[in-house]
Amino acid sequence: MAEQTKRPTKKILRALAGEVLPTPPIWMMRQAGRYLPEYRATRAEAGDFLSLCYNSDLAAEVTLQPIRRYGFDAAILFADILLVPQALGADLWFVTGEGPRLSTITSQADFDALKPADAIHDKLSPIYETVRLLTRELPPETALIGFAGAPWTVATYMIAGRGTPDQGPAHALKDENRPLFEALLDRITEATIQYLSQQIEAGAECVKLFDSWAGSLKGEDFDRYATASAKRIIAELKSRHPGIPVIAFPREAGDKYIGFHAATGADCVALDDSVTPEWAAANVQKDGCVQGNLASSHMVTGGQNLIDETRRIVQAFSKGPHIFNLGHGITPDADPANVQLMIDTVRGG
Ligand code: 1CP
Repeated sequence: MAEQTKRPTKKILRALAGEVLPTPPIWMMRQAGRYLPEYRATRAEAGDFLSLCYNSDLAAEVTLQPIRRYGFDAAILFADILLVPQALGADLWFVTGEGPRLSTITSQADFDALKPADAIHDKLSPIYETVRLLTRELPPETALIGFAGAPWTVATYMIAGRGTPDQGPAHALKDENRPLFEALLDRITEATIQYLSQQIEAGAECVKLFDSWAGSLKGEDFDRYATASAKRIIAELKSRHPGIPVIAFPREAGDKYIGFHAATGADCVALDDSVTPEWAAANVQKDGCVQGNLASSHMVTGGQNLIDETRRIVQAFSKGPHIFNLGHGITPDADPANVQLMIDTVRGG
């Protein structure tokens, strides 16, 4: 009996525990976002993106919008990976049509001006409140996913002060001043452990680590800065919160996806769409649950191609634990009707 009460009932948590389900559970990266008219309306009410992130009532509202519209199996907390640098003391603002801007960390003096990891909670407490609100408002069958950026990806923004196509400034600091680069990664790692731990305390049932720029780390750099930092964060979270499932997303890791479950302790490895589902089923899913990996362009184009690719992915991953998702976030030009078509295809065959 005791065993039975411990077994999860929500579909995503069952897949994360290794169960093979007749129909994969489904959610979508950036499911709360600009492709939805109701999101755009709430964002306008909040004023700007950061005000929306820090307004717990409105952030909970936009988290719930795609659940109401589509009945996804999981909700993902509405926040951003760049709130951690801001809580560490970096300036952060968003330029309309361009993206995020931050004050840069390129010298020892810049680094010395950052706050210690345990000083982040004052700034981030509204995020924990959003999680608490969601645990009360979500339907009982819907799981709540918390998240943070992985240290390397967050560092790329802190060093460059913006998104960069090749993460050049972060690679340059790594090569020119490795002790400073590693000190920054350490600080982000400590803050990330504390941030995710507080999200779990507040009610997140699973957490995801987004390493969106992992693919630009090659060879030993990938092992040291993508794999080892994920391993450290996951080990610490699991020691503080036994049984908490973790999804790792080392985007565009390619061959480095192989063995990533074992190397990091992640319960699930999320796949981008640069790998085929057949390859990933044979080489990655053999080690545990995988998530992915429909190209988000199908949410713009729709039609028979969307149906065929969705069926192909469901079929390829049908012999092991799988969570259906896109290979990256849905884009603002996506058609909400195509999201429904994807869900109907996954659930209806
Ligand atoms: O104008 C707007 O409304 C802002 C667009 C937007 C949104 C909806 C940004 C700015 N962030 C978010 C929310 C967000 N970001 C979520 C919420 C939950 C959900 O998925 O619905 C999550 C998980 C993120 C994560 C995130 N932010 C990542 C990792 C995932 C990924 O997409 O690779 C990254 C790299 C960011 C940084 C960021 N925030 C926003 C933008 C436009 C970017 C990318 C900047 C760049 O590199 O150009």
